[in-house]
Amino acid sequence: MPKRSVLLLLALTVFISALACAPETGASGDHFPGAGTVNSIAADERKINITHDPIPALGWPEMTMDFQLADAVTLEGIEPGQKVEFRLRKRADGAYVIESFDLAKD
Ligand SMILES: [Cu+2]
Repeated sequence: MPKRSVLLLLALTVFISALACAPETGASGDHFPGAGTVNSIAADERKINITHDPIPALGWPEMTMDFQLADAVTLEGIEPGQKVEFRLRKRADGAYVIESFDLAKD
C-alpha cells in the first residue's frame, strides 16, 4: 500500500473513533432511562412490547414498540399491564435494548 493511502486510512480511523465517542445530547453515554406500560411479553424471543412515555434524550415521542432484552435481564415479576421504569442501552448495531427493569413507584 502506498504511504499516502496508509496515512489517509489512519486519519479516517481517528476521525471515525472521534465520531463514535461524541456525547449523545442530554444523556449520559449510551444509556437512557425510560418509563411505560408493558403490553405483552415474548419470553422465547426475549422481546417485550411497551407503550413508553416520551424519551427526550432520544427525541422519541410516546409510542408502542418492541424492545429486545439484554441477556442479563430477567422477566421475574414483570407482567402485562404493569407500569415499569427501564434503562435502554444503544448497541453497536444501533438497536436499543433494555438492560434493566424496575416496577414504577406510583
Ligand atoms: Cu419507541
